[in-house]
Amino acid sequence: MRYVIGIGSNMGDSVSIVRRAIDEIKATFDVDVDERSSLYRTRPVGGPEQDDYINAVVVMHCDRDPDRVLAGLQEIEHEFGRVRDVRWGPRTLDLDIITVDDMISVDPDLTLPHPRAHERAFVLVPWHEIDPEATLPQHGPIEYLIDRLTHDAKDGSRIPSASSVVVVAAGDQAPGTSA
Ligand code: A4P
Ligand code: MG
Repeated sequence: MRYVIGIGSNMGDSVSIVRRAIDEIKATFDVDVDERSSLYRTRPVGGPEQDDYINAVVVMHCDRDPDRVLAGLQEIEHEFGRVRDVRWGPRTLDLDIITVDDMISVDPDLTLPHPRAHERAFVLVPWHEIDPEATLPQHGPIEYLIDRLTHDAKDGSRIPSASSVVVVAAGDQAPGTSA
């Protein structure tokens, strides 16, 4: 199965945390990450006032079932000291499953595709970098979704949601790691 995974952090040394999280994903699932986006600095969406996030998206192929992959991702979050308290609040590491192939699930424990991915530039823009042809099941081509995010539906003027996603490490390669 092909997994698209969203990574976010806005507490601690987020650039380093996101890089190390990618290494942990590879080690935990014993896979090579097929594609990894640059790291993006993004404005927080929702929740209380909080620092900017570092976001990235990776794609991996893995035979494990989605619920086992989710459990593995939650263990990695835990290793990085994630404490769940405030919804949409600051976190050292957040790992979300964006899509698994074309699967659709309404299970609240694992909703597929991720229920908010279609409206989030911090997911769509990094994903588009590594997979410009990608389609989000039930929502359509991500290229179209990004375009829609940058235009106000009423008057066509640009809103800053997608443009506020700024590359902080293009073609990111942490020392000693490979893509
Ligand atoms: N869950 C259901 N579906 C999924 C899925 N596809 N992937 C369940 C991962 N988890 C899924 O998640 C709560 C529950 O969602 C889990 O128990 C899981 O079984 P959580 O990670 O514990 O809590 P959360 O992340 O605080 O809530 P939520 O609703 O997942 O938040 P989001 O939607 O992930 O948003 N702004 C910027 N710029 N960048 C960010 O990365 N992230 C968030 C978090 C808010 N604002 C942000 C960012
Ligand atoms: Mg989450």
